[in-house]
Amino acid sequence: MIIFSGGTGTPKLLDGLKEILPHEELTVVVNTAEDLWVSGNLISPDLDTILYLFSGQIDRKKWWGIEGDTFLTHEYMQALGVEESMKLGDRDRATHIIRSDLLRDGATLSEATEKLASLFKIRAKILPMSDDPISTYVETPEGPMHFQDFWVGYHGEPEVEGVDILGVSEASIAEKVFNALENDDRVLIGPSNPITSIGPIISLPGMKDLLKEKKVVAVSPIIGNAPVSGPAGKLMQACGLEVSSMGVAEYYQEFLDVFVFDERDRADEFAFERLGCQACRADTLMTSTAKSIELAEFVTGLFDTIV
Ligand code: GDP
Ligand code: FO1
Repeated sequence: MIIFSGGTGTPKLLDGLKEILPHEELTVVVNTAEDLWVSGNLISPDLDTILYLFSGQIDRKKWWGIEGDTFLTHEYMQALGVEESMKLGDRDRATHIIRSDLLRDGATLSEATEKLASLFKIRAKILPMSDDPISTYVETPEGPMHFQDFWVGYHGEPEVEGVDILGVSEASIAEKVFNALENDDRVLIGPSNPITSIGPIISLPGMKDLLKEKKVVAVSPIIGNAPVSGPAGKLMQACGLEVSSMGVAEYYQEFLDVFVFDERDRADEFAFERLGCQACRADTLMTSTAKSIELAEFVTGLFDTIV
């Protein structure tokens, strides 16, 4: 199974999938449009979250960084008067250094990620969506800002006038992602931010056409009229989408087969039929690994219902 992922909602679902399926059967295609160079190294927040999830290191309170990490380097730099735009943990920084040294030596991001996965003894395939640089910028009244500046630096507060995924139309789907899609017909789009996590992956040239040939199941990250966490609502609104499960399903409708929305949602299953997909309710709020396993079992079963 191929899973498209960002950095919070989908990793929670993967937390369940990794308990019910052999890790070798999981191929995770990860958003890289939130990547940023900080203090000389490439931070790839979504890739790192997936690496830390599969190696049992993820901080489950924040869903980023390594549990129990220290921040000595970040704090000492601050004491010296050098501000970093993101609070980087010491062990997390080791990952960034290893990645960036490999890139400086000429490796692609796919190769660097494969090396990191092997150092962490991970058996699942973790693939960056592309080896080309892609950056999400948020348009605000103060001007465009990188997603991380908007989210971390400005706490997601500025008014959002639009979102640009710079570099995506000139980028290529990473070769390993392309090969994975040739060899597997099941694609699961996790409950991730449709604009900043899944948006960049499906905007890669040729991706939507590939997805039209696949069995695609997607899980809504929106319950009622709000995301479970993060800025998805504000960003969806700025992109002209309704902040609802329906808004998410409409965004994916070209290639969507089955849509899973939350049982708390007042949306009507039959309303999704006009989009040409099946829809079903489930408890999608993953507050524990047990809940993630329950949802993972439900969504994997849905692929057999697609003809
Ligand atoms: P990002 O890179 O942090 O934006 O990471 P993602 O895009 O993977 O995750 C953010 C999205 O996950 C948000 O839109 C949340 O609404 C969604 N999310 C987080 N936890 C859950 C959950 O337990 N259930 C569902 N359905 N969505 C969730
Ligand atoms: N999020 C924050 O709100 N503040 C931080 O200082 C911060 C640092 C950070 C460092 C490494 C990393 O992988 C993620 C980090 N995040 C931080 C999370 C990140 O900004 C976003 O939540 C994700 O990019 C959204 O997917």
